[in-house]
Amino acid sequence: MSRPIKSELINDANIMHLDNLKRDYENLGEKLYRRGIIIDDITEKAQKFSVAVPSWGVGTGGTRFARFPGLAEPRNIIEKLDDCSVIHSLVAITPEVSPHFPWDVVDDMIEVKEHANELGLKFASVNSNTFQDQKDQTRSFKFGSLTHTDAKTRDLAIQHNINCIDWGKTLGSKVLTVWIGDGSNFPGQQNLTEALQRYLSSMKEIYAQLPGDWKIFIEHKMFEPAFYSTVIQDWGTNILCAMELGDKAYSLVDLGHHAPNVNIEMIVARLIQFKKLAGFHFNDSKYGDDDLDAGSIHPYQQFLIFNELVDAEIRGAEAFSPDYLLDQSHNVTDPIESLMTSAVSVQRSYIQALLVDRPSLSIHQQSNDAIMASQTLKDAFETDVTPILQMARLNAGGAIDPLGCYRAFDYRNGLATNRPAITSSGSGIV
Ligand code: PSV
Ligand code: MN
Repeated sequence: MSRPIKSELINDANIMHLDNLKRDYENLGEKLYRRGIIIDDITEKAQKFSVAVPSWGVGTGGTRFARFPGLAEPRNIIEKLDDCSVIHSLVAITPEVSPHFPWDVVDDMIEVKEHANELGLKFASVNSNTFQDQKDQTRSFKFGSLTHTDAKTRDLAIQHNINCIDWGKTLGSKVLTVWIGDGSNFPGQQNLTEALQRYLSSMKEIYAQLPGDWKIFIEHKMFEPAFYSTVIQDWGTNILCAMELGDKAYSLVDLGHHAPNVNIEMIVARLIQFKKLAGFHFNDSKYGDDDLDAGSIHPYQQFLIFNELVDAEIRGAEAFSPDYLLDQSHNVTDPIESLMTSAVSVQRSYIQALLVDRPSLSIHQQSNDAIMASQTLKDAFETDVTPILQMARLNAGGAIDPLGCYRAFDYRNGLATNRPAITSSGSGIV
């Protein structure tokens, strides 16, 4: 293994936290025992939890206005994998990376797979990009891709998705995630019905090329880059398309892709009920698709989403096996630090949701006791599960304090000469 962070370094860094962790863990264990919960059972679940890292997330993002490059940014998929390995070494819950094509295409995709193997990483879903034109592209996606009015342009977008499946096969992925930026900026610009019809017929061609054990995930988004209408604008259109396509098609929820204040946990419950929940792109938002760090703005919402997920897990809901991925853009932080913090935040919500006293909740719901039902959720959300997360990391060879360990390691400065700054005056991805 050629992991950038050696396990000896993590073990050494852990030593100074061991005594405190032992005490905190015992203390929390006692409190949970009084609630009928065995702490080690929860820690075991925390260790089994995983969330994938987006290859595009390890680079500094940007806005429509500017991109401020960070120190020693990864320049290609090989270097992105190295950064993802640092994240996984420290938090021990991110063994998979989700690539984006053609951003991550190289001549030899086998080399990418081999490098991931050496780092002990695997690949999650592959993502197709038809929301921008590539160099030398013969027809433009400016006015749409899979839904373009011109059949030959649609064919180009369809072919790209089929290529993504092929690259994904080499990498060992089994999911294609499709998000399109298609839509319109002015009322009347697009026939809303015909655009969706074209989407469905393009997606049917892609669906037909899926290997038997593959799935296709549809990602909706309310607006941006289209500002008047988006073809797959919400979960309603999403699930209708997934149903139309067939059993291999599922609806993916990116937390930033809804109108402000939308009850996302309800959307999640509905998608589970109708066996169409693909999984998530975790991030947080204040105003729109801000792509802020998961749990940084609305941690209670994230917990409530996991409350639905755990409810489904416990009752063994049919066709329920959601994929978890982070999808963030980092403008003012070190992407590795943000992604580690987000991964742990998502894991925290899962663990808090496991602590919900479900028999009591059910009794309060049956008797319409709103205050006690609400308080039952709050009791779980307000439990500080940090010692569980720390112990899970320690058991799995990760860092008790991932941020502290990462800073002590000084990864970026060590790489600065090998990875010269990517200077660009243009805007980044939003
Ligand atoms: C679109 O905003 C999105 O959430 C999609 O998942 C893309 O694939 C990703 O961001 C990267 O641009
Ligand atoms: Mn997304």
